[in-house]
Amino acid sequence: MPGSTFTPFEFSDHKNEDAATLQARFAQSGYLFFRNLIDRARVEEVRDRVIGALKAHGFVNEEAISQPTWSGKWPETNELSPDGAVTADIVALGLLEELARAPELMKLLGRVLGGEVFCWLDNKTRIRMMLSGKKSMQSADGPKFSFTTPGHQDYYFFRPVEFCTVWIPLMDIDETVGGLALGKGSKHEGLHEVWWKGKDYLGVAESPVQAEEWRADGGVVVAGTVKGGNEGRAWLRSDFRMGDALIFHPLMMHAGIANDSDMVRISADFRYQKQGTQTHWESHTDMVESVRYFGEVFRCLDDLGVEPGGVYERVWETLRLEGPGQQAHYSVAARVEKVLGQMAG
Ligand SMILES: O=C(O)CCC(=O)C(=O)O
Repeated sequence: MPGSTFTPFEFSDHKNEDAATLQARFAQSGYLFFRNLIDRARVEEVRDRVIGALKAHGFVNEEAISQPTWSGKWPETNELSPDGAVTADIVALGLLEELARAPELMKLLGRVLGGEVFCWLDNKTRIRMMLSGKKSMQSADGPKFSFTTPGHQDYYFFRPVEFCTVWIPLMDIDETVGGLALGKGSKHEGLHEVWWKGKDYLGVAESPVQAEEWRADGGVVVAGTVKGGNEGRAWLRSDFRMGDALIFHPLMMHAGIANDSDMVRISADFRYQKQGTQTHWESHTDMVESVRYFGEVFRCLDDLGVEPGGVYERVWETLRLEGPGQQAHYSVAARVEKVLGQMAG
């Protein structure tokens, strides 16, 4: 990704193309990019209210009106994470939920997915507020994510569920603000190796060399079989405008592009699937609850003195996929111990 040149997305036409055409393109290319799909005024309202929340917490300059100009403040704790104060204020406004269910979007998704659509309940929290620079953000006790999302396939997080991601810019985004890039043709490659190092989510390596460096540094592959990382990959990207929507298949490789501007990059990334098909526990769980559960899994591993570098990451992965559902019968600690025992035996 660093130094990559980008090929623009191919446009799809929500007004003139029929369901069969859109479905065939989605199956082949793994994505559909629409300009002016969502009512721009609806997106502008979300943008303005998000700017208001960022301003109230000191991340955006006081005088900023319709541009989220970054104040230079770094989050003290988890402020910008899904379980943080800024996100909580935005969720309370109910605007993301409304945007995720915008009739023009739901109608189109019905055509793309070929039936009634289930809009994931955690969409109300799915906002990204990306600062420029190289620091990471961490939820209270849980996983640590970079402000520049590394290459990954969403399928890893929610496998084996068939769903789609819809990435929506909440501001106009040019190359300096970055945005999102998709790996051309990656839908057909299978699941790539996914790396963690303790609580640090590393994603998919940029190259075999980086994978070896990660391994030497204690990184661990927790899922995926395709090797080689993203070396030589052709990336797709266009400037984004408010009203655009990028719909992509969960096996599409995608990555955030570094934000080199003086603005906070704001976007939403919603998830949808065909009603009645197998889903994932996170789709109907409040993200604050999910993050609390993740934190507890890490805490149990730490309390048991398990060191990162192998078993730690694999137990984390097992419990992350299982979710908190069995908590009524077994404590998280008991489940961590059980999985540890299974791995030892
Ligand atoms: O907006 C970003 O930087 C990342 C979004 C993303 O990777 C996702 O929605 O899965």
